[in-house]
Amino acid sequence: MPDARNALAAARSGPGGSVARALVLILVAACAHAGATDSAKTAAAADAGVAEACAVLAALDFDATVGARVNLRATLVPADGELPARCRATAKVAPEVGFEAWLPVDDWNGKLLVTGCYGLCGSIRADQMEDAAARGYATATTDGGHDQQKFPDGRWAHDNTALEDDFGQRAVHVTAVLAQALAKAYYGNEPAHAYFRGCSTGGRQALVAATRNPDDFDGIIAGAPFDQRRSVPFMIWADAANTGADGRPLLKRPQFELLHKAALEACDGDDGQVDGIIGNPAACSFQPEVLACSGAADASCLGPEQLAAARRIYAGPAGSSGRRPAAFGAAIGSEAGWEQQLIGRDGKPSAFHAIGQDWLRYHAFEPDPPADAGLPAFDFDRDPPRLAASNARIGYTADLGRFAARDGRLIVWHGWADASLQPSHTLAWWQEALQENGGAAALARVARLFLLPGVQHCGGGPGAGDVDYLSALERWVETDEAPEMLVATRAADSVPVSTRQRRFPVTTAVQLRRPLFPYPDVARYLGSGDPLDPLSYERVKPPAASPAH
Ligand SMILES: [Ca+2]
Repeated sequence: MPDARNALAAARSGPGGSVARALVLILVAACAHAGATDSAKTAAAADAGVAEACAVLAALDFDATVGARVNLRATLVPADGELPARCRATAKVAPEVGFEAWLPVDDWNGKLLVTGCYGLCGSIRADQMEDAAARGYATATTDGGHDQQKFPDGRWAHDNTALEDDFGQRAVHVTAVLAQALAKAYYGNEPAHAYFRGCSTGGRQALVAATRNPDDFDGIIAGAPFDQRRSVPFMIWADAANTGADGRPLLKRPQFELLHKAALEACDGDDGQVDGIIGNPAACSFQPEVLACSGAADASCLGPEQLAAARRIYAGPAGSSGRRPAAFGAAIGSEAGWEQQLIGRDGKPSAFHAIGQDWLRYHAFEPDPPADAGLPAFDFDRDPPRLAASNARIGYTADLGRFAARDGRLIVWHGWADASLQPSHTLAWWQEALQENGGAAALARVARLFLLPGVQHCGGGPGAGDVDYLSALERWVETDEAPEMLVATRAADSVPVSTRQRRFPVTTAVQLRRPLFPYPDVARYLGSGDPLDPLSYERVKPPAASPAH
């Protein structure tokens, strides 16, 4: 592979040998021949060399390296605020994987971060790379293999297994391979370390990389992963549970607020602080029956149908025998987020209904049902195993053996108040991982799970959700310092990572600061001391609790 970055170095310091280097030398020599004896002209020549070393990437052939046709453009982008001057490469990898990478011109930290996408992907989320670019990373991301602007929903995947494969695992894989090759061509060295970070669908991509393409990354951050085997049946189940015989929602905002208030009253103080946050919902024994109407139903209590709906949502899907095949339910304390998932706006179906419909029509089965069908009927006896079968294309396993064998490191995190993708599903996957990877001690050498009290989907909510996972992963991979405690903060400007990746350290006023310990351990306030000081908390190993209740 020609070395464009060395060409730049050669342009600055002397003769070189490669094709790309020769191109740049010709350019700089032309400048010098024109009489460039003063420093301004020398600088201009160097700037021209910088631009040329970037542009030359587009002339290189990456097809064999990636294993598919690569159509690449590269242009120099000047520094902008905290973002460094960078070589911006955009590409389409056949058939239609969208790709973007940023290679900092100066002060590269020698590492690569690839970032994931959200929902059904379909667009380049370059903003997800900005925090890492500001830290000197080379960064890359992908649209997941299709352009969402061409489709109003998930229809691109209808009977299209090639695009499902790209969305499932190949888009991130070719992004990793191409970004590595670009870094090698531009700087002359492959990155010393390659990392992946994603949440939601990006969390799924993270676990897919760890279990199916374990050679792509040295370290991986998986936030609130979408697990289609469990997430989709739960969404369909919860949507149906909250739909009355008249087709209208049984529980609405007043009932969600009642449930949330009662859950807090039951368990908020168990973590040593009455702060609107339940520290360990798995150990909370709240039962919605405390809200049962004693007389006529009114807004202060739940009638029998409403109680049954709440029970079903907390419990999760069950087959006709009552057996719960592949999923658990909503976390106690997540009720504040239920309205957004369970109540449609302006007469439209709920978010859960829409996602379930898209998934079952276009992704879950082969062949897919007719594209224009509504929400296909879902049989909670027969269909969960069928979803498990499609996992081979779109999902992940719990086998971290190959990732562990190449010394990979995985941080998994999930907000306890996530009403969209359930933390109980990540816990169910964690139980599988314990079984498949040799138990707790062996698993802890390759993966750690952190559950964030009061944190909603990918961040936000009353809990402390801003965590510098990337620094923790760097320490684990680069100096073998495993994360025994992470510090989570909430500031006035905290938002989910899907909205904006926080820059660390946090410089805005901190409202909450809490320690996080690897699952199953939890933090408990000591009863005195500054609540913003992580040392005011003790690490507690809770009694084993069943995620189902
Ligand atoms: Ca609390």
